[in-house]
Amino acid sequence: MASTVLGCVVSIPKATGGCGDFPSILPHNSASVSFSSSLKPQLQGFSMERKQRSSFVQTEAVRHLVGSVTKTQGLRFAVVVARFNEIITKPLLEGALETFHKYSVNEEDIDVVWVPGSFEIGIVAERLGKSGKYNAILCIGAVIRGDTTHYDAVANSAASGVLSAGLNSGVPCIFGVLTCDDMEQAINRAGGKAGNKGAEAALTAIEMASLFEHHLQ
Ligand code: INI
Repeated sequence: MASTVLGCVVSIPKATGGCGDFPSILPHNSASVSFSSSLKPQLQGFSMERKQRSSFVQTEAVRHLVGSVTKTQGLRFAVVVARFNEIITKPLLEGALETFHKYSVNEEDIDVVWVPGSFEIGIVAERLGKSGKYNAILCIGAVIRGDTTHYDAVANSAASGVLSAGLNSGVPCIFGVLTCDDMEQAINRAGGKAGNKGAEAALTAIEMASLFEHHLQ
């Protein structure tokens, strides 16, 4: 199938229809491609339209690489945990360890490293990533606005520190640092009403570790 728009020919293979193994990651109703208004000026004169609407953009030719949360044998993880707001970071860590256990990650393949606060997480994550010993580094902390006047500084440093650690080491570094307005919100996210974000982050770590180990070598 091909559609011609303002002199540009875009060829799109016919979709196979079934989404198979990737139901949660492929966008639904994504047959037509649209751009946000801020992007439109740069994209003037170029747009794509598919003749036939389809629920999926999966084709026979395109390979989809996705980390598996079941192939965890031999994957090694480090968890960097901030002691600051330990009342929150401990249950986050417990949630993470429970997830690792549930997904059959060997206890011997997990190292937990404690740091004073979320500000210190990045540098340690980077060192651990560069050590070559781990498939992913899970970073856990809790920055609570009510506690500090330098909330933004600590929260932003933690986020950019974890990002840099991943980019500089080439090992996935997962951001399991809560940034909350108050203690109540933090409690809700550390095993309360809103679930346990440490457990969720551990699952992200497993998926990313598997993606790198099994598909991106
Ligand atoms: N560290 C946190 O992990 N969470 C916080 O909410 C926090 N507050 O409120 O200040 C915090 N501060 C300590 C910071 O992470 C460093 O340990 C400290 O600044 C020394 O570098």
